[in-house]
Amino acid sequence: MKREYPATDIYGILDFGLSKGRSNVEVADQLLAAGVKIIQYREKDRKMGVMLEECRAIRELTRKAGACFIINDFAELALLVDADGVHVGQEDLPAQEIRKLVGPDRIVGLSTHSPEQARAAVAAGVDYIGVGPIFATQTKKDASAPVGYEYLDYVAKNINLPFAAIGGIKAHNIAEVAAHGATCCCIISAIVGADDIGAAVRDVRAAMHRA
Ligand code: 3NM
Repeated sequence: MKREYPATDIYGILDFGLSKGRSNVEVADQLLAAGVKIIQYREKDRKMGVMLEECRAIRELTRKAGACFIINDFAELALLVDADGVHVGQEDLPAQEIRKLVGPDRIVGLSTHSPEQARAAVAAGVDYIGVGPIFATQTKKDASAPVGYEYLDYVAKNINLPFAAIGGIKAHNIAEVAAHGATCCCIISAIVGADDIGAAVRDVRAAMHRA
């Protein structure tokens, strides 16, 4: 059965390095308690064994919560733990190749940074795209220059795929991002780096829906 990409407002992404010593499993648990319906596991250089163990635990938590679980880059991990999908960037394995690995029923997501990349994502048959970075971000080491609202506006008007705006989004700017057509925003540092993760989710949600 085709896994569903949820229609939701906040797309949570885990990042152990920003999580103030809390484990990814603990942060995932807090995100789910705050009602986040999609969580991505995104670690670039942790040991595979650690990632497998964490992803297994997060799969269990997300399943119990009825939430979607996406793994960044590692299709083999996604298959091993029965994650709902895989997210890749422009310089990772091509989305079409990931699709071959994970099959038609799992979700494949792709980060995009330009109209050309968005159109290519549609042609590649991905299920959703990331749109960013909207603002400057310290979280992604090799992030491209901020695309601002021009690219977001383009996607909102022209691309018939679910998308999530990403990059430097926080409570103080999320209303404007929403006003430019983003119904879902990915937020990393402003949520996983907060002292109170539940309160951070409530704050960004409230600000987003004031738009
Ligand atoms: N991808 P924060 S920006 C993981 O533009 C990631 O594709 C981006 O983190 C893209 O919310 C980004 O802390 C980092 O700025 C987002």
